[in-house]
Amino acid sequence: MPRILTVAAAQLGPLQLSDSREVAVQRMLRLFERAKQRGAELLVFPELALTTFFPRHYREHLDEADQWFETEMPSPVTKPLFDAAKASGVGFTLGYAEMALEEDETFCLRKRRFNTQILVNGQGEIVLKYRKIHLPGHAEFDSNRKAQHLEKRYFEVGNLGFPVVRAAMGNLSGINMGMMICNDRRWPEAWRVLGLQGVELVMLGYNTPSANTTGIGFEAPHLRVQHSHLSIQAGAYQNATFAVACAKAGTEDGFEMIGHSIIVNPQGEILAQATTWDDEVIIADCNLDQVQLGRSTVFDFDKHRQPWAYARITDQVGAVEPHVWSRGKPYSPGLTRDADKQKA
Ligand code: ING
Repeated sequence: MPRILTVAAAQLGPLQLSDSREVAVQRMLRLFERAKQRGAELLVFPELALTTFFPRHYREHLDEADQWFETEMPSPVTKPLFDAAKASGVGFTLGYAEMALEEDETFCLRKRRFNTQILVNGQGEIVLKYRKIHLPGHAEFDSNRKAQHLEKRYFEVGNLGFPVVRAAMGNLSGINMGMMICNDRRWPEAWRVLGLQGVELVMLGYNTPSANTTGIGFEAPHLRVQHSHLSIQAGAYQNATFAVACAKAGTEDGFEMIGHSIIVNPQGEILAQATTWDDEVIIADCNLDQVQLGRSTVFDFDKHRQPWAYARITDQVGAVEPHVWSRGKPYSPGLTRDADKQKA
């Protein structure tokens, strides 16, 4: 019996600065109902799905941004989503700004702010939490930019790693599920850490400006969707996993974000794609047995990977200058597998 899970993405159109959480939740419940009617067993919502993409708005004092954070989950305003899951047996992921009173690495108990995503099962239970690790943008107001992108101001780097959990969903007794958020999808390391835990379904939300707002260089607008799809299709293919990527899209207070949410199979093929930049449900039957081909051949990690050659990936943060060749002999860095053997 094939392990088929019907997965949907509930893409959201814009949420204006003036839109309340109640407005967002009402729109999400309508998408939830439509997805359920179409047979969805799991529904992925976007990053920061309860509010406008507030990192585009500079606030001098962090407390002024508290209005955009959730201090409890579920809360009275988000509880209807959990009730919808319980009533229908349909699970969902939700991206939101999390305010947690938590000890930091110095055991100091304080308010901590994360860009968070949770996975909730068909019984309304929170199965997994992920906090965004790759925070793009900047921490201080940047007058050179066409739009601010202050995720480094409002959020800490996520402290939960990239976990994968095996849990029941829909009619299946166990699926290996993992999550990432927005910018994470551009980093192959994120996908590979999930892949090394046997992930079968990666779920991510995103809020991606439709144009380069850095004020640096030229990036043709059509590349925005292309780079997003390239990252997700590559990540899914190279880790033999399904992926669902869900946008918050459209123009928020004059700032446009891409839609084109997609569902991708372990061969990197797009199974479903949104074609609007508004509220839209896309859906696909994911036969999870399809992960077997990749992970038993090309991406059989245990058979083919050579970690001794990858040390730079965890030893270094930034790139270093390469060796400059000098005439006389081929460059040989001296890093060989034998060196690894001597160590062992
Ligand atoms: N947004 C964007 C993203 O990674 C970005 C920021 C866009 C970075 C394009 C680089 C290039 O999709 C968030 N929220 O991470």
